[in-house]
This record gives sequence, C-alpha cells and structure tokens, in this order.
Amino acid sequence: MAEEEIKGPKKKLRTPEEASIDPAAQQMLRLADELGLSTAFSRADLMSACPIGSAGLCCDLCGMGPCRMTKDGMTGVCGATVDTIQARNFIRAVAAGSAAHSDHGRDMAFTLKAVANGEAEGYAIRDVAKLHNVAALYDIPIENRTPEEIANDLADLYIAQFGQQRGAIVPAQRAPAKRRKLWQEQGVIPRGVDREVVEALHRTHMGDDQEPTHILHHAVRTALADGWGGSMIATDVSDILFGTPAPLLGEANLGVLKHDMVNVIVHGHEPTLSQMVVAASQDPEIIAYAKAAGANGINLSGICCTANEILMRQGIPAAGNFLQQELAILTGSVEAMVVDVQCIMQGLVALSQNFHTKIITTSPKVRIKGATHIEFDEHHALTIAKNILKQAIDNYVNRGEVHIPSFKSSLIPGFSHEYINYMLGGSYRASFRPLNDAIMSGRIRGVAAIVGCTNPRVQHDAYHGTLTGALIRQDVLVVETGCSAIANAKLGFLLGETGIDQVGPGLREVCETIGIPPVLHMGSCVDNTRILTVLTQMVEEGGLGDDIDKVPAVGIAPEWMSEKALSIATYCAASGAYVIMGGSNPVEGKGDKIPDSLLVSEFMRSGWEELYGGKLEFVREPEEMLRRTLEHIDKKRAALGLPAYDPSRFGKSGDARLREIEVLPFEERQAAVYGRRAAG
Ligand code: BF8
Repeated sequence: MAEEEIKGPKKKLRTPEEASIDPAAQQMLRLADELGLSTAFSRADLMSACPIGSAGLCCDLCGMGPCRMTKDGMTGVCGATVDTIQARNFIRAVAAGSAAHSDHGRDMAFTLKAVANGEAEGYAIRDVAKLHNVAALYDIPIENRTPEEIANDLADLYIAQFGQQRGAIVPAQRAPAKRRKLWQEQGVIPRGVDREVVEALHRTHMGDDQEPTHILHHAVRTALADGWGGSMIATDVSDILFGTPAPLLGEANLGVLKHDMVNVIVHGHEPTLSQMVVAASQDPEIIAYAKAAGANGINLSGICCTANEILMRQGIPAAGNFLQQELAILTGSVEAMVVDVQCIMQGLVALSQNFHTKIITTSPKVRIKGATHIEFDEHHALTIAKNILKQAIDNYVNRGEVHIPSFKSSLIPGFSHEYINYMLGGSYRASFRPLNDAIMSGRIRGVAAIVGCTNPRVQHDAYHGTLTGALIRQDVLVVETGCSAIANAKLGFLLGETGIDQVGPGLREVCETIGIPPVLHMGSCVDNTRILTVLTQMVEEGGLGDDIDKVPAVGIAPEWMSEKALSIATYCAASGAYVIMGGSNPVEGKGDKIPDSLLVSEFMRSGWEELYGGKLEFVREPEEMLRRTLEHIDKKRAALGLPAYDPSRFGKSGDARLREIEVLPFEERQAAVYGRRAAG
C-alpha cells in the first residue's frame, strides 16, 4: 500500500537512519521512499499502535464487547476487571505462541516417522549419534537395532506427547530434578501441548476462569508444554534428520544476494522444506536448468528462523531477519521467496507485484491471496523442491532493475549445546566444567541469552546490538537465537576476530583459550530449548547451585513482537530465568487512568519470582535492560558466594597481554617479555 493510500492525518516518517542501524536496510528504505512503496517500517510510522489493545486492555472475547478499559476501576459489560482482561489476553497470546512452536514440532515428528518407514523421499537420518542419545533418555532400546527402528519408536513416542492427556510429557524429565519437583508441587508440570492450549482457550471463553493469577498459572503450564515439549521435540528431530549444528563459516545480510544467479529465498520456520530446497539447489539437473536460463546457478539464502536452520547446518547465507523480508524483494533480484509458516508478512505479496518476485506458499496451513501455492508434502519433498526451483529459474528472465546492497558480514554459527559441551573439553573430557569454573572465578561474569524478533516500533537491530556490545564489554557471555542472532551477525559480533576487541578482559581470555566468539549463535527460536539444556547441564555440572534460578543468567528479547516470544518468555521464567522483554508491554498500565502497578504485571514479576525463582518484566529502555541484567547477575553471584565481579583481575595473560605488550616502549616490552631491562 502506498503511503498516500493510508487514510487519516499525515504522520511523520522516520528517516532510514532512524528506522534501522543496518546500512543495507537503510539503503533499501531509501529506495522504497523513492519508489513510493510502503514497508512495515513506514506502515508502523503511519499507524500508531492502539494504546488500549497494545496494553491488553481491550476484551473482545464475546459479542457484548469489545470492551475497552480506559479508566482505573472500570469493568467490561460482564463485570470483568482490568486484571482479568489482561491475564486472559496474555494467556491467549501464550497459547497461540505455544501452538505455533509445537505444531512445528509435531510436523517434525511426523517427518521422522515417515523417514523411519522409508516414506519420505530425499530425507535420511543424518545424526545417528544424536538419535541414540535422545532415544536413550527415554529407554528406547538401541542395541542391535537399525537407526530406522529406533527412529520409528522415538517418532511414535514424540507424536504421542502432543496429545498426552494426563501426567508429564517425557521431555520434561530433562529439567533439573529440583525444578521438576517444584513444577509438580505447583501443579504446572506440563501435559501434552494440545491439552494445555485447549484448556487455555476454554478457560478464557466468556464466563470461565476469572481469577487473574489462576489464569496465569495455566499460562505457565501451557508455555512449559511448548518449551519442554513441542519446541524441544522440534530441535531434537531437526538435529536427528539434518545434523546437529557445529561451527562453520556463514554470511548474513542482503549483500549475499547475487547479480548473476537465480536468487531464491526460503523464509519461515520448518526446516523440512528448506533443507530439501538446499539439496535440490545442488542437483546437477537444476544447476544445468539455471545455466540454460542464462544464470550462473542458484543462489539460495534464508530469512527469519528458516535462515538460522540452514545457516547453522549447511552454511547457507542469511539474507536478513524478520524486518528484511520486504527489503529483500525491494532489491529486485529475488526470483522466488518460498515461505512455509510463521512470521510471513501479508505485505510481501502486494510489494512483490511491483517486481518480478514470485511469493510461493508451501504449507497446507498458510495461503496468501495473490501468492503461488505449491503444497509441500514430505513424502515427495525432493520432487516438490525441484519444481519450486524450476519456477524460480523460469522467472529469471523477468528480472528488471536490480539494487543489491553490498553489505554483508561473516559469522560463525552452529553452537548447539552438544558442540558447546564438546568445545569446552574435547572428545574425551566434554563437559561444562570449564564454563562453570570461568563463571565461578569471575572471568565470565554471567550469561545472557539475547533472543527474539525485530520490531518496526523500535529502531531495527539497535537494541540487540547495543545490549550485546555492552554485555560482552562487561564480561557477560552472550548466547543468541532467532532474529537477534542475525542482527548481531550483521554487526560482526558472531565472528571471533571482529568481536574480540570489544570484549571484557576475563571473557576475552576464555574466548581466546577455547577459540570461540563472545557471542554464540545457538539456532532458531525453537532452539531456545538448547539454552534450557545448557542451563540444566550447568546446574548438573555443579558449583552454580542446584537449579536454573541459581545460575547468574538473564534472557532478553529486546525487540520482541510475536506471540511465540511471549510463550518463550513464560517458559523461561517458569524454568527459573529472569526474562526482560523490550518493545511493547501487553500488560501495561496507563498512567493515572490505569495505574502501572497492575496485578498481572506485578504477579509476573514478584509472584512468579516467589513461585519459580524466575520472573518476567517488560522494560522499554536498553540502558535499563542492561542495568537490571547486570544487577541480577551480580545478585546471583553473591547468593552463590562467588567473588564479586572485578575485571581488573583478568586479561593479563594470553593474546590480550601480548597485545598490551606490543604497544609498550622498547625497554618496557623487553622487561615484560624477558623479565629484565634491555642491556645498556
Ligand atoms: O521464531 S525471532 S520474528 S522469525 S518469532 Fe519470527 Fe521473532 Fe524472528 Fe523465528 Ni522467533
């Protein structure tokens, strides 16, 4: 939609520099302005967020409303209070987020079943070691059995988890023992996600659950069924089918698009299709077909979490994160954008009509008016992937003027929890001991997971970058997933040599010793479960307390926008983490009219902390997010009896010390190296 088509008073558009810190994004936003085309950035500028809806103060759950809470003490037509309405809106968002992640996990489990039974064209079990490890967790027999036999049993077990009616789902047994006991006592140990999501919807139907904390209690259970259920299953099965990630070299940003090749972008979440598109793009028949069309081959790249899935396993470049999906089309160089599920903007189709780009939907669950639909079916995946690529190649001839920004950055993705375990101790001593020791000594002050979306209501990528830079300077090890990982990849934080100069002295010693970047890319959003696993293993290794809430760690989603992010935040808080969300606050107060210390936000902060040791806070300013993160980490260090953070104690050895010595005057350098002054 062009800017002038939007009705209402003219609002001020941000400059490209105000809208994004990414020079590639800025270049495309300037082009959009010149062409008079709208993007999510300009649409966000032109349409203020609804102040009532964004704070969870609108109840549209029945036909007597929608009721808008605008004053303290107001109720809806049915008498529902502000607190009840906010809690209901919150749990509905958590349920939708849990459903999205977990349905992805379910599809992965069905694909595993099809592969195990030889019914999935083109797929194979790539990581038998992970299959054995996961099967062993559930006492599935391994000895003298083929991978397919084991995978069949695991697939059956996992498929059954989604509809588990009573009792805990099996992946929940992977949480620390104390945490599981706590969940049992609190009555939130998760059953199957299907049951929890249905109950969340039932409870919020008109005339059901009206006690806000009781509603939030079930929000916790619903989210746990995602984090320790659907999402964990998605990660496990993706690794088994496509390989557990290990570090490799990749690239990120729109500069990965190519002038002389057929550019195909895969966008969405489920790796089943994207992995097969990767395989098809390397097929000699497809390469020959592209060459016959005058191109130099197929150039595949990704957007959003699909990008992370193929980046960390095959090194396929990431064209960008969530807010760059439209910007990729603006380059005029994309023959096809192939989408599956989640985070796909409807605006893509309207925008693509100004260029030659084909938007191809593939999921039976997702159609967009105006897009081409080629339905994906894992039983014929390779054939379908080749068909999609042929359509893209046929479209190459229609390419017009091209504006590909030159910006791209290198990165090293692929830090699965298995690899982190290995890198800390090698094959024979793989363990979290070195990481725990580094935290206990104070070389690493603590750990921050910076995750989640980008959101056009805040400057694109800015909060991810600001927080990451500030935290690694203060010796906090940062782990990353989702669109945040792509943001920081573009900023160079995910590459050892680039990032290392900006790192605090203790963390730098650890990074130089192990040979890792200070910011570790751990995968897509479902892979936040890898972070749960790392935290559990740190607890089990010893020295950092007996449960996740004791570990000096914080989770931050500074530019969040999706309901999935609210589910992640909730399961992380209920797992014991302190979670900070930036951007908008869906349980906010409204000044004097509706005071800020509302029951719901207060309960997520102090109530959850009392019950679970973790808490959820919404904080707008990055400086305040940083302050609270460091305060929390230092508080947890003190509670464990660890030495207070003191950067002056470290950084006097290794490369860091050598670099200091290099700049000394000659005599002092000699003294530093040889322990004596130069003769004469
Ligand atoms: O699941 S970080 S914008 S792409 S929701 Fe979406 Fe947010 Fe990106 Fe991945 Ni996650």
